[in-house]
Amino acid sequence: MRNSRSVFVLALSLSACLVLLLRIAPAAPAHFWITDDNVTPDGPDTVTSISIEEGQVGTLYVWARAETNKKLRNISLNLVAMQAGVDFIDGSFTMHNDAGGGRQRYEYTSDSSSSPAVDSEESLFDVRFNSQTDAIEALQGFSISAAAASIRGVGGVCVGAETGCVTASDGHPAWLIASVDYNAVIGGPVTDLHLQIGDNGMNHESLVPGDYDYNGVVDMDDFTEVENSFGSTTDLWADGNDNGIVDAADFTIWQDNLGSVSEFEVSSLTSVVFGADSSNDGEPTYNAASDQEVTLLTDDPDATITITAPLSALDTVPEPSTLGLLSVALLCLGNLSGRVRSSS
Ligand SMILES: [Ca+2]
Ligand SMILES: [Ca+2]
Ligand SMILES: [Ca+2]
Ligand SMILES: [Ca+2]
Repeated sequence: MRNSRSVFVLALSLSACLVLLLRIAPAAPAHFWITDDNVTPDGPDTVTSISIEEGQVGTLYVWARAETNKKLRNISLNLVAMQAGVDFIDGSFTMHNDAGGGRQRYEYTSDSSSSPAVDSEESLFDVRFNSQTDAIEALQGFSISAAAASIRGVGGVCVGAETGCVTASDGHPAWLIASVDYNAVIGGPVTDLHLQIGDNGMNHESLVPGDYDYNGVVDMDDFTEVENSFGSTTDLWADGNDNGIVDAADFTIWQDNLGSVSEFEVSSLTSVVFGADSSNDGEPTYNAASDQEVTLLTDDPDATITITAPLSALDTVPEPSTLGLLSVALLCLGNLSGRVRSSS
């Protein structure tokens, strides 16, 4: 009897511990990853290996996924090359800010189009001839006004026809946040690329159900959003229950949450993982306040770029069939010129 009672007590305490663990289990970190695909990317857990010919220009795309039920309001990123194989091309750095439907993701961006423009650390000359490794510091998207309406942020779910938000190959949403062109400089070597947290950190903000204009408070403006798009299957910013139409259920969500306010989180509460764990030793988690401008030990490259030698004309030996065609052409040309000469 005593035994069965102790088993019961043990089971009870174990389940209580489990509930506690579930409650205190941290949310999945935000995830950033690099691909050469700007349409249907792999998810963050797929290793990115790119092959490019020396002398060609390639484009890298940075994708982001925020913590569940939150948006990334501020993003500050560095991109560093570990070997002198790529030169990031000044003028090509873009933080994608258009969310569609007249909405922006951030209030401000820092990239090639801002003033002053974000420039890379090294020129093509220094990468090619002085073996310098290139880097871009502080590609940023940020919002200062606490209650800026129509500043959408990055995260939660893809809303309707939101620009630059797609379902990645792992079935979860992904936001295309930045793109960078690069010169493939040196034939042969492999260049590893790493994303880092920039020196302005990152901030999440909780998403409040019913906050259809994304300004952090559920108020009458959000009711107006429902009213103006009621019945629409294309203007879906007020589709709170994500069923593909703005309907009465979305009104109810607004009503139930009227007055709710989002929570803005300091950088130290944001955890970030960069890319895939290609060596199966666990990908490190960065703290957005204390791990800025560093690549942590055991962090696998977020993209590996293999630069192949270019096909030089001197190396190209004509194949026998090409030689045959060439002889026929020369013969015809000889006959033709003979005829022209004899007729004149
Ligand atoms: Ca450069
Ligand atoms: Ca609102
Ligand atoms: Ca709906
Ligand atoms: Ca990584």
